[in-house]
Amino acid sequence: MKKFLSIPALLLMGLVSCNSGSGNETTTAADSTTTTSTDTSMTSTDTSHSAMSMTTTVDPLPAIPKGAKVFFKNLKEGQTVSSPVKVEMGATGISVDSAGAIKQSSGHFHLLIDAGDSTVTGVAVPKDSTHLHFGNAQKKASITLTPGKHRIALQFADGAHRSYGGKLASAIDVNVKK
Ligand SMILES: [Cu+2]
Repeated sequence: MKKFLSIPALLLMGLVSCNSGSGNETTTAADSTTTTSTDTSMTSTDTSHSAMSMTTTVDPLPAIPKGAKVFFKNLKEGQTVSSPVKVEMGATGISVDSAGAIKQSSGHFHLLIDAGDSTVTGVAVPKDSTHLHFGNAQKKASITLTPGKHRIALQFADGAHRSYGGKLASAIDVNVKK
């Protein structure tokens, strides 16, 4: 049996070598086919990636629980303060959580320093020197302000930093002593 098998096998090898020997064109064609299929697979990978990120983006902003609000616990409109200013952030009807997962009835605080009274609903709060994130569920902060009048706003946002808008924001003026 082994001998019978080995003969056709050798014949096949001979045929294969004949083919490859006679056809440079065949080899080239095979190569280009391979390249094309690689490109196709790369494209499909890219498509799945963008599909994934789209899914993440499309994840809806959680609804604001009825009656939920945020407020400055220790500061009131027009208050005179000294820098660094201690800020206590309060929330009722919604829980303060770490950034990351998007959960219902949950989010974290942001402070906007002279950067408007709120961030548009659904828009991610920018991350810069005038937009402070408290993504570790902090409820207290100490901020350094120059002397004079400043507008500070508390903005609540979901786990992906997307603003809950003006309904979960609160803004006040403070006067910082020299
Ligand atoms: Cu944030």
